[in-house]
Amino acid sequence: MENILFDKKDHIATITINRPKALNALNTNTLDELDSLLDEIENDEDIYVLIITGEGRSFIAGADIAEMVNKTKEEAEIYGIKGNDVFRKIEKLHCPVIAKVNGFALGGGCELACACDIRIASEKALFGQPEVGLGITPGFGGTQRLQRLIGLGKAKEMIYCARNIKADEALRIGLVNSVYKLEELDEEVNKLAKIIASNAPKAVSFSKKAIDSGREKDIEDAVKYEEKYFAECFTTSDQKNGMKAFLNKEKFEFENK
Ligand code: CO8
Repeated sequence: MENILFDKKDHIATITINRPKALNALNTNTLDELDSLLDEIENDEDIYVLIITGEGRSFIAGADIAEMVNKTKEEAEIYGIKGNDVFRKIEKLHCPVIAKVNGFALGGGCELACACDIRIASEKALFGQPEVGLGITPGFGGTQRLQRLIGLGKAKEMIYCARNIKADEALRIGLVNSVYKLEELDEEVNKLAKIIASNAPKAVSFSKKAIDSGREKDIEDAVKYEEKYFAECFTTSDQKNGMKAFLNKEKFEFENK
């Protein structure tokens, strides 16, 4: 791949967007590479956690403005659909996805982070939806996911003002889960990924599905998803062996079975 680095170790995979000269702006080629890599990851049951980050001083500085500037309405629509499709793949991936936000998370970068399950930022991270300052709306899910994460009023303020916010404010409004010094970011994200990966992978995956399927539903319907996925856990040997090990006071490593 030209614009993406990929690494997999101990059930933890890492995607690094690698266009540091353009601050990792997402052009068509990068989106295409991300798209096919996500298909591979979805089919790889050996991956329990995915981390997405950026090379250099930026996470992702948005969609590629140079590529967008002369687009027609029809081309813009195709580009928006492409981005949304890729980000939905991130959101629906079988395993949790952690955005390791090392630096700029602007426009499409903030939107990609919002499509992840968990966002961990460095003190250097900067978040924002600068689109209206460029004459466009957010186009990779920003008008929809941001309000779900931080609430309607704050999301509207961020989008209408095109105001960037620093990591401490992002933490205060619930846009990120935690903030660390840049030099501690890798270690802290690895620690978190290892904790998630040490739990029963199928139970983690079913939890993700239950949470995301029920999120937009009425509570009566929402709990039905939990009932379905909870019951599904009892078809796994990790449930049987994990519970037996607890009762026998034995150590047990989950096998993703
Ligand atoms: N696209 C293309 N190139 C970019 C982008 C970008 N989003 N961001 C930075 N770059 C390039 C710069 O042009 C520059 O290139 P060069 O060295 O060739 O001049 C290089 O990266 C370094 O950038 P700067 O010199 O500007 O670095 P600074 O440290 O001075 O500033 C900033 C860093 C603040 C991040 C600044 O680069 C910036 O404001 N970038 C643009 C951020 C932005 O507005 N992002 C939103 C883009 S729009 C978007 O994401 C919409 C998504 C949905 C689209 C749907 C379409 C249908």
